[in-house]
Amino acid sequence: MNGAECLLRTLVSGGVDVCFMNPGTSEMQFVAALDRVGGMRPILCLFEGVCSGAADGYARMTGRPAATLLHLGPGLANGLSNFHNARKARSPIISIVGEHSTQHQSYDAPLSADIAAFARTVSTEVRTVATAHAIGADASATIAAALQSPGQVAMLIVPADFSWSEAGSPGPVVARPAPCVPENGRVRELTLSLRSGSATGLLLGGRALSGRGLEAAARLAGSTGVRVFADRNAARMESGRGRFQPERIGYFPEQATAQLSGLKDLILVEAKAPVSFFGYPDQPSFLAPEGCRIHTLAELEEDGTAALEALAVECKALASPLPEQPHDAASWTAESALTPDTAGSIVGALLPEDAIVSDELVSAAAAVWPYLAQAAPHDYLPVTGGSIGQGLPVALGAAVACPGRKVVALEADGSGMYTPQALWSMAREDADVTVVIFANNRYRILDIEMQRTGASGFGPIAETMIDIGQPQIDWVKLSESLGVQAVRAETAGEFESAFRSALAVRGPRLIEARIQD
Ligand SMILES: Cc1ncc(C[n+]2csc(CCOP(=O)(O)OP(=O)(O)O)c2C)c(N)n1
Repeated sequence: MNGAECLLRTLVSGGVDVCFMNPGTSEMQFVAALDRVGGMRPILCLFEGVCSGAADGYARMTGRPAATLLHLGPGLANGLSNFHNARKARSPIISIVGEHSTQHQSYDAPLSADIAAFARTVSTEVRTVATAHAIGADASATIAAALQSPGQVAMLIVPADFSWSEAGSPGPVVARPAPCVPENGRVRELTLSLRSGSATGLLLGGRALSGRGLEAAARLAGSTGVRVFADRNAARMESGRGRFQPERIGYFPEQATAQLSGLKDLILVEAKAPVSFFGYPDQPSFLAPEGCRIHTLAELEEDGTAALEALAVECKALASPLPEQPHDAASWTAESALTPDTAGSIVGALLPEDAIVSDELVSAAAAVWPYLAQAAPHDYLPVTGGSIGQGLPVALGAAVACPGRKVVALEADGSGMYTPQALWSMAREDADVTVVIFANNRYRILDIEMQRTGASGFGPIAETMIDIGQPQIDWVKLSESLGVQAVRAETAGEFESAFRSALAVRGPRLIEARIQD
């Protein structure tokens, strides 16, 4: 058995059976082994940022790692941006990167690069195979590293000669360690704090935003008055009507500090203490009020859901009614202009039950979010690391992970242009994704950010850095050229009917929603 086959057999027997890949010469042995080994679903992506983002979406929905297979340093470098987002999502991923054969490495050939240096920017688990016989054990160790709670991108660098040499047996199957449950002492201490009547907040992140975690948090809110917040950049959150809706901490520091003001205690559950996305003149980066005591109920790697349930038991927090969260729907007629508000209202009204929403709406997100909160119950996959270009790949990965569920990708046009190649893979895989491009022809968020950083506004040259409408991107042609049927919607009525039709069929569809904002 050669090294590539041994690697593949170790992955498949370890439960890693999907690989988002873009191979080259040094990975040809791995590609050849796909037919001999079986059990691995290889998915070709035409840009490595699609591979890494899709593996992130897959992990967020299954909790299991997919593999990525990338070509040498440059291939990995192309994938880094979405590995960065995956790292922030704490997604388990097995990233396999081909390297030149060992005898070739000293010559600084054209594709030579410091792969480990690239890898270390997104992963503390970087392993380079040292002999062909080590490949099985190294693959198992990489799986074990990815699965370590809370999940991480684990890198395996494989020199080409170890792929073609005799390698021995596949590595052992590794068991997934269960996340630790926080000790009772911590739960009891925080029970006392909650009972003391001090103004307290609970900040949920990670897996604590699952249905069970939210349910326990709702009971705590109902019986102790604790205010519950959600990390806005957590990997996944169960959302929609009938579910408890924590307050998402605002994007801008003044919104966030207003939300958190008055808190005397803040309890973290699989979350870090909140900080703002950017630093601004005269605005705090650290968002909790001065003097607010920060406690940890569950560390990032611990089981926050079990901890919340234990806290609810200790606080005798029994079932509590879900608070009503009315949001007035936008009123629109068929001829109304499409705005973030009208589009959001239509998406919220038509979203099918159990859908998965990948949200990379950037400036429109705040207008759309209240409609999603009232939509049919769904899983919500937000931006995690702020590196744009994640929305379409994450939607692809989520669709591969959950073939029976409709995925809706809500995508800003500027961000969508970072990884449009995801559409091609959606077409090839017949991924059940409805993509809605919010086409405002502008980097709109930068208008807002420009005002905030204290810069003196746009002159005509600066304006050309924000306007992406010249030339105008034709998303319908772009999408169809990549194999995904598409339509354009200019009014609310056109959008409603296009969205309804896209949802009614299985398979990928794209709507270019011409947004006026
Ligand atoms: C990799 C990366 N490059 C650049 C940026 C900076 N950036 C943030 S938002 C944005 C443009 C957003 O435009 P669009 O996606 O169309 O959303 P809109 O603001 O119009 O809602 C840019 C360039 C980033 N966050 N990540």
